Amino acid sequence: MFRRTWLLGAAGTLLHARAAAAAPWKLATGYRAESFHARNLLALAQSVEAATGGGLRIELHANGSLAPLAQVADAVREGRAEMGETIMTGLARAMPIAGADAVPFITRHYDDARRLWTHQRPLVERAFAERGLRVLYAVPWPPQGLYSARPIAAPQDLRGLRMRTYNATTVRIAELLGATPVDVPMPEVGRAVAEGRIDTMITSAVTGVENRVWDGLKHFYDINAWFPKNIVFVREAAFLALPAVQRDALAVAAAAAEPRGWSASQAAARESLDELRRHGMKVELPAATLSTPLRRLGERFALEWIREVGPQANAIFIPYYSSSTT
Ligand code: PCA
Repeated sequence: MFRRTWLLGAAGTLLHARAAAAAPWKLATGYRAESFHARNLLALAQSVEAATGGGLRIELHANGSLAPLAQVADAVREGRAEMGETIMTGLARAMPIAGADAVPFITRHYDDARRLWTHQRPLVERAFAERGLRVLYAVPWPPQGLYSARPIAAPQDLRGLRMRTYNATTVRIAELLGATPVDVPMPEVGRAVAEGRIDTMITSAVTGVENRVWDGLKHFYDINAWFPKNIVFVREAAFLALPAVQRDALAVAAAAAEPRGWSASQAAARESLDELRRHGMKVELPAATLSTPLRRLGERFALEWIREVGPQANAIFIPYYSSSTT
């Protein structure tokens, strides 16, 4: 009897241990599983799984299937997922500092974007920590360009056009341009273009490629407006509940994921421009009649943003500009 109880007890413990190890973490993203950001997440999940001998498995829930993009951070805070990826500018309402990513014409290339992240990161980490979240890493989308069904020679050509937007910051940019904002989540852009629901949008070349927008939007102006970053984070309580070896494995994998993601973004930026051209799109630099007023508009956006953020804006932009070598 004693023996039987003991055996049952042992089996129960074993089952319990296996169940605990087997429960994977949920990782929510609003983007597609095939995108370069998600491939990077999958590589992180693989290295964590390998380093922990399967002790920590991370399961990707892509395409907004667990929570729509705008709700990913709340889903992680509330425990519907342990880990999430969202676009940082999407958090700008609650966390104004996160909006530094979408101030137009501040960053000219990936090196600038990297410097901006260096100065922005401590503030963003603090803002996340105040919400019970821990930042793992951030990776930018390729530079934002202007797509249009018709040629655009000056900002007034955008007046009254239906401009696809993806969050509050892009809505404000559409308003400043006099366009009508139309909210379309990234995985639905292809359909919106095919159904003729949008005339123009500002996003990366890779997003145009993934959504095969070339039949509807024939022009791409390489205005290099900003480098929005996706941010990957975990719920602090879930992180602290992990055994130390698993916490370390996650930290090591996140530290590797950031530079790997930046390289993937740069590669995607180059390849996607070629791909747009191959599908007959006209890829051009903007005429001065377009780029000069766009810059002025960028300055207006920057002033609004600085007014909203207050002194924290200086904490980013003063070191950002003083560390510029060009
Ligand atoms: N693609 C995403 C965000 C920025 C980008 O380049 C989108 O268009 O929604």
